[in-house]
Amino acid sequence: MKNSQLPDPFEEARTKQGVLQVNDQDESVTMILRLKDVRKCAHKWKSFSSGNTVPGRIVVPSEVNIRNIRQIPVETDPPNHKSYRALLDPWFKRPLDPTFQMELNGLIIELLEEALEKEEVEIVEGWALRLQSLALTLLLNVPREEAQTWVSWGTHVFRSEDSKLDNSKAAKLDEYILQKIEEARKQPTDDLYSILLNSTIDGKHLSTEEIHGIVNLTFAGGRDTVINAISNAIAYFAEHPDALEQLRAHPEWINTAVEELVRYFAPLTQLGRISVEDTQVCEHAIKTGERISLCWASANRDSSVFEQPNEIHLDRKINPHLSFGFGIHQCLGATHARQILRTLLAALTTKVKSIEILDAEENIERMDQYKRKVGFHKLSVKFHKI
Ligand code: EMZ
Repeated sequence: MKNSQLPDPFEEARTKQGVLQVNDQDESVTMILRLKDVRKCAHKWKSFSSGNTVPGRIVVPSEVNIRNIRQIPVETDPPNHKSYRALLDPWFKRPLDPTFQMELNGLIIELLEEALEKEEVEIVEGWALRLQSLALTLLLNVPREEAQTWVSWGTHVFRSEDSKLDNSKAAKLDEYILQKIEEARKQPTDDLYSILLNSTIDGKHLSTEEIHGIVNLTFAGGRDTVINAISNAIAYFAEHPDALEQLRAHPEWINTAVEELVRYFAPLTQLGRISVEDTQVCEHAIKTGERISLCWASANRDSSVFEQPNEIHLDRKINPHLSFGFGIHQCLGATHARQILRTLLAALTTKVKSIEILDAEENIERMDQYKRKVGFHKLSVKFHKI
């Protein structure tokens, strides 16, 4: 199997039953696997709530044991959710500004040129983690030096080599965020913390806890997901030199290429909801208080929606993938993630002739009932210049 291939572990269950029952830390979760059903459940936020539970529970695997802070807005329901999004959306859409794009491009070109001079570059911890962290300094509008601290946390803010859910890492992130909020309170700048401290919803200032929840999500949600997307994209172009050539010949494909890669990689496998009523999905009974999961990764390979779902077509025209979720909770960081990937692809086509994989170690996500390759723990490559 090619390194860049991400097999679909859900095909059989999706076709046969449409759901998969998994065990997450002694709690049963019904994963919804077909695109249509995933969309329907995401749309029905009144029946399938994101806020009507303890912090961390809608994530699969559940993070209730490692954090008390509610990630905002993803762990809230309307009407609060609507107010949070109205406040946050403009800030998180800044990657559409030409100046922001120029800075992001400068950063990516700098990292790529540095990599082109090396005999061997480790992509995951060594390169993508830096790229993600540096790009995040632009999104938060904080000094570039902050990225060094974030790089030291590794590729996931809650996971470490020894533990899928690492308490001490989660605590370190909380401590860091609270300190930054206090610094901004004492000496406001034009970073996200200061902007949030200055913001009001219905005439009321945001609490420290709310700001903490927003920033926690910003650090956690866009980290391993973006790092996996970058690493997988590099592995893909390494193993498909023809695809890199095609993209070079068709720069107008960059947008469809990003959507297609993101569909295929589905960096976040799933996200849960809590049923607030006794109901049914796919003729499968769900009781009040039970957890379902919306499996983006499975929906993206649904052959009733996508032709040749297991193939990457960089110019795929109809691509209603769910990698950034669906409905009111559509990923807040999607604009930034897309801009990072578009800029990266454009930079690869102008600077890189080919990429050679020297060493790779898969990153497999495991639950009792399935395992899914999500990317790499390690990916060493040599970039060849044009
Ligand atoms: C959560 C999730 C994204 C979670 C939109 O939710 O990403 C996961 O990697 C994090 O661990 O906390 O943010």
